[in-house]
Amino acid sequence: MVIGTIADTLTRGVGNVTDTLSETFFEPVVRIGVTGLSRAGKTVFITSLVANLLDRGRMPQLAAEAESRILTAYLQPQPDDTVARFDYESHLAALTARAPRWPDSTRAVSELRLSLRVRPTGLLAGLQGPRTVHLDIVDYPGEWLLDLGLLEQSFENWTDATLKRLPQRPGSEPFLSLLGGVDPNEEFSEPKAKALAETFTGALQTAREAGFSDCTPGRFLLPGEKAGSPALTFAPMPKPDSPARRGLWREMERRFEAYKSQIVKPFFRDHFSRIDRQIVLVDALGAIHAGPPALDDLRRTMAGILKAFRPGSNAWLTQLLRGRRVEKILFAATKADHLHHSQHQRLTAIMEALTREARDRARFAGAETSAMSIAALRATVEQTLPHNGSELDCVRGTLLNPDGSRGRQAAFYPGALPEDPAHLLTPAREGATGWLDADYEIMRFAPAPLTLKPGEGPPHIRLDRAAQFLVGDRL
Ligand SMILES: Nc1nc2c(ncn2[C@@H]2O[C@H](COP(=O)(O)OP(=O)(O)O)[C@@H](O)[C@H]2O)c(=O)[nH]1
Ligand SMILES: [Mg+2]
Repeated sequence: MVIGTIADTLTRGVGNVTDTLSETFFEPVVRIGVTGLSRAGKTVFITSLVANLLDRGRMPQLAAEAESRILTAYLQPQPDDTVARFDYESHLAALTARAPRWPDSTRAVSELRLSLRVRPTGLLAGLQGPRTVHLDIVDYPGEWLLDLGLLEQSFENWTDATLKRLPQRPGSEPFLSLLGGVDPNEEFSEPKAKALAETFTGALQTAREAGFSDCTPGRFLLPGEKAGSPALTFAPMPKPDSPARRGLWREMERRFEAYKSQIVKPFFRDHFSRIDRQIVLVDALGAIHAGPPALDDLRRTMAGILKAFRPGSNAWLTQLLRGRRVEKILFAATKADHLHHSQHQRLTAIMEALTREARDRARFAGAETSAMSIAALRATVEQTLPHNGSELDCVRGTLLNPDGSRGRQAAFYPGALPEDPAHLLTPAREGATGWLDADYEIMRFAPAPLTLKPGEGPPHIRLDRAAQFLVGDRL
């Protein structure tokens, strides 16, 4: 047993050395984290990014491409044996089918390696031949990132904060009434714990569907392979005066601690700690559509996310990272193809304001951050229509029916975003329940059928700028 451990550690040590050597001296690896809450657009983003890096006809804003320095790009077996490979081929097949459809949603971490042969720039160009840069793209749920905040909380604190938040959100009633009828000191029983955990999860799910962002613990919404395990079967519960030894509360507290040490910490140790560059995808239009409470929740959530990237924000994480840190973070508002381009600047301004607030709240000083509006896969075309004697800048596309089938073609006007982001953010912060002088709508469009010319990836909006920000300096 002991011998096995030693041998195991040794081989891993040697493996690491060779890794580091080849990475530093020969073939640099840039690990790009792609995160965002579920349905923010991670899968579509990675699929389209990879397709557009393989066929770069639509990537003029990627400097290395504009300078014709990218010689080839190819997919490689991804280097982490224990992480699922991002299923690029299936996702691309869905998006480029004759009747295209959005890819299935993913529920855990996955990864893929794209390698680029690049000619160096400037002085080195004459001295060095082309070199290979590996981009390891890691897809992970933003929900899991928010769990970092749990590490600093005791079960008591967490219960207090959660029980304060729940009544202000839809869907909490079944859980709260079940909890109300429970004696925290009654003898622990699994069915009771399960019923509490299930109704609590239901509350989180309803809140998420209503547009709320911070629905921690993250694994309750996206359990991955750990569904049903004790560490995922607990719920907030007020502490009794003297907790009984075999009582329900005691076991709930123990499970909360197990969640932190067995679920949250391994994610940060195995995945998060190795990321160099990060993109956080945000469905800002979705939150605006859901109303002021959802937008304010998004603002707080972004601060929570940024906290994970702030050196020193959490003692355990600081020790784990040992000075390593993410160098760049891009906050991207996704699905910008729902807006006519005349409104993109306004969406970006909202994203910038959210990022700035998040930075201030997280007292952030670390990575370089930026905000952008993008569409990983453009599903619409622009159209200007006469309306009440003037003109309305719309987008046109194929609507998606609730059952997932393709509906009719329609022109769509989502509402006018304000020029000044404060016109949305301030009422949201002040607790407004609805938007005063505007109505924001959102539609689901089906992906448009594509006819790609050789060398062209799928159509997008500013995917090349996003790539330039994330890795341009390393190519
Ligand atoms: N119009 C449009 N819709 C998008 C785009 N990206 C994502 N979506 C929509 O958002 C949904 C969720 O995207 P997905 O990538 O699966 O999100 P994930 O859960 O973060 O991986 C998709 O099914 C699409 O309906 C985009 O660029 N344009
Ligand atoms: Mg996904």
